[in-house]
Amino acid sequence: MTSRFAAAGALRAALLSGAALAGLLSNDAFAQPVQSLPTISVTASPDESALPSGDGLGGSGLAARRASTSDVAALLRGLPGVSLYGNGGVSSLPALNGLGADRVNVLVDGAPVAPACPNQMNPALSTIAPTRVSKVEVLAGITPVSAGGDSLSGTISVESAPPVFAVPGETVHTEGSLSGFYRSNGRSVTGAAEASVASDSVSLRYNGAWSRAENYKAGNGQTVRSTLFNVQDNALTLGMQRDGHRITVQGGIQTMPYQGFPTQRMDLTDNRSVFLNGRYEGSFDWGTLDARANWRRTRHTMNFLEDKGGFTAGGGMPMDTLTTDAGASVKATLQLSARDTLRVGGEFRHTGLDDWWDAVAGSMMMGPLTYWNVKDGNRNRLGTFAEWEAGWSPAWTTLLGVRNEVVWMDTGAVQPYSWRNPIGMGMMAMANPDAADALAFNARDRGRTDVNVDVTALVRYTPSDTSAIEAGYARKTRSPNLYERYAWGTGAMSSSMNGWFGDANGYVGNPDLKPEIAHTVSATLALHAADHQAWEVKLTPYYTYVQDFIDVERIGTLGNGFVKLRFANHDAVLVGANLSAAARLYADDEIGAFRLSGVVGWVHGRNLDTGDALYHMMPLNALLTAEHRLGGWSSAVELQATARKDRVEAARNEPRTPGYALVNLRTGYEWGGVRVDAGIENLFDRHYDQPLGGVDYADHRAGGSRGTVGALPGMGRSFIAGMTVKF
Ligand SMILES: [Cu+2]
Repeated sequence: MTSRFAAAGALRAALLSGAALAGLLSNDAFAQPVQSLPTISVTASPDESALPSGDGLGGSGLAARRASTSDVAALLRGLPGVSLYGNGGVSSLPALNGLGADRVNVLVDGAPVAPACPNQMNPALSTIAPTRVSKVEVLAGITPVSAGGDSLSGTISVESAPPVFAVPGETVHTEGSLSGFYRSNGRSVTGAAEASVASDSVSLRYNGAWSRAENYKAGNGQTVRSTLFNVQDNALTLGMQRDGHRITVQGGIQTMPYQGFPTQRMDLTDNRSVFLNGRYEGSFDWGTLDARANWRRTRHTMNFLEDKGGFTAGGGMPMDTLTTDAGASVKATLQLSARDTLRVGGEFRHTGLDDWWDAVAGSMMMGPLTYWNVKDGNRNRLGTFAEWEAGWSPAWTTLLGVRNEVVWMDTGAVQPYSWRNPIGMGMMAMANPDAADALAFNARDRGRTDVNVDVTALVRYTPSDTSAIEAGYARKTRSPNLYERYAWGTGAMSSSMNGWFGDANGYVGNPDLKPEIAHTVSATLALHAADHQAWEVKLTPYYTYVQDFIDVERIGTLGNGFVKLRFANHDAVLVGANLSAAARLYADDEIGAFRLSGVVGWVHGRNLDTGDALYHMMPLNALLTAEHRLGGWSSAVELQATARKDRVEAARNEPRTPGYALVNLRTGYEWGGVRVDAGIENLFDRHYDQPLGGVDYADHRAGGSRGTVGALPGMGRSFIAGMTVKF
C-alpha cells in the first residue's frame, strides 16, 4: 500500500526509517552503499498516511548527528527547508520553509506538545532524548491534511522505536545497548541504555538517557554564558500483538534540573514532565486502523542560573507553569479499490495552562501578591479530515484532502503583583501599568472559538523512470496559542518575561488575534538516475501568502535597544526554494564508495502591511557533504556555508549577522555489535554568529547591559567521541 507519492513525497519530505534510521542514530546512514536516502519502501505505516517519503539529503546529512548533539531538533539540520531558532542547548525550535515554532506541527509519538513556558523552553522535540528517537519524518510545504492541522508550514514527526517481538522459533528475545558520547566543547557527556525482553506476543523495553553540558566556547575562545544544560530521560514501553493487532503503552519521566537560555532573561531551573501514551494498530480486510491516546503533565520552573546572577536578592524571580496535554486521535486507511485510497480521521487535543510568578519577599516590584500570567488557561481542538488518493495510471496520481479544526480557548481572571498604582511612596513611587492592565483584562470577554478549514490538493506526474513532478496547493490554518492571546501585562518587566523569539524583547498578547491562514503553492521537480543511486537533483520552489500572519507592532521601548511589542495580525508573503542534489563519484570493492551531496536553501519573507522583513528568515545557505564508505567504515567532510544576513525585522531590532563557512569531519566504524564514532565540528574554530540564534542576552547582561546587544555566537571547535555496544 505504498503510495505512488512515495518517491518524492508530498512535495518535499525527508524521511528516515529502517536502515536510515539506524543511520541517523548510529552514524551509519549510508548503510546501503551510495544510496542517498533510506528509501522509500516505507510500509504504509498505519500512523501516517502512505504519502510522506524520502528526499535527497537525509541519511548522509544526518549521519553522526546523534554523536554531535543532545538536541533532537539539531538532528534535522541539513534537511531541505529546515532551519533552527536558537534557544537552550536541548530546546531549539525548528522552522520549515521560514515558518517556525508553533507554526510547525511537531508530533512526538503522534502527539503534539503545547508550549509549557512563556519562552517555549520545553518545546515538543526537547521532550524526547536523541537516543530514544528511532524515526524522524519531515514534511514541509504542501502537507497532506492527514498529517495534522493547526499549523502552517508542515509536520515534523518523531517516533520512538516500536516494540520488538520474538521471531518464530525464539522463545524469549532479549536485546539491548549501551552508549556514551563526549563532546569537548562544553565538556558535554551523554550516556544511554536500552534493554528489551519479549516473547512473540508481549514485549517490554526500558530506555534511559542522561546528558549534560557546561557553557560552550565560541570560536574566539569566549565562553558563551547560559548555554549549559542537564537532562535525564527514562521511559518504559510495553507492547502486545496478536493476529495483525498491536497495542503499545508507553510511559516516562523526564527531569531537567537546569538549562541555560542565553537569549532569554530567565533560565530553566527545574522541569519535570511525565507522560503516558497508548496506541492501537490493527489490520482489517478493509484497511488499517491507528488509534492513539496521550497524556502529559509538565511542571516547569524558571529563575536565574549563576550566569545571570543566580538566586540573587531574596530569591531572584521565581516563575512557574503547570501544563497538562491530553488527547486522542483515530485514523483509518481504507483501500477502496486498486485505484483509490481513502483516509479519514479525527483528533481531540486539550491543553490546560497555569502560569504564575510567586511574590518575592521584600521586593517592591515583585509582590506582595502572586502574579498570574495565565490562570486556568485552556485550549481545546477538535479536528476531522478526509483525504482521497487516486492512482489514475502509473504516471498520474492525485491527492485531495479537506480538514476542519474547531479551536476554542479561554482563560480565567488574572492578578498583578500589586493592585496599587503607583507602587512605593514619595520619590520611590513607580507607575504600575499591570494593575490597570489586569483590571481591563478581567473585565473583558476572553473566550474565543475559531472554525478553521484546511485544504490540500496535489498532483504527481512521473513521465519516466528518471523524472517526476509534483505540484500542489495547500491552505493551512493556525489558531493563536494561549500566550499570543492572553499574556496581558504591558509593564516593562511583565512583558519582557513573555516571548520565544530569542530577542529579549517584551511581548504582550492580544485576545482579538485572528487565526493565521497560509496559502501555499509549490512544485517539486525531481530528476534522477534510473537506479536512484548514481545521481539525483531535486528543486522545490514555493510561494506562501499568509493572511492574518501573527506578527508584532511596537508599543514601547525597554532601553538598550529592546522594545515592547504586541502580537498583531498582518498579511505576509514568503517566497523560497530548496535545492538538493547527490551523486556517486566512484565505487569499487577495494577502496569503497565516494558520494557527494548538497542542499541549498533560500527564503525571503515580507510583512505586506509594513514592508518590514519577517523575523528569523535564514539567509542563503548551503551544506555540501563528501562521504566515503567501505564495509563498516564511513566518513564524511561537511562544508556548511551561510551568507550574511542583511534583511532583518526592524520592528524587533533583529541583529544582522555576517556570512561564514564551517567545516566538520566525522568518521565511524562498526563491527559486530560495537560502533565507534569520532569527529570534529567547526574544524577551524571559526567564530561566527548564528543567523537565527537570537541575541547574546546573558553576556550582554554580565557585561553590565551597556550598549545594544549582539547576535549569539555559535559553538567553536568541538572534538567528538562516541561508542555504542549492542548485546
Ligand atoms: Cu520557561
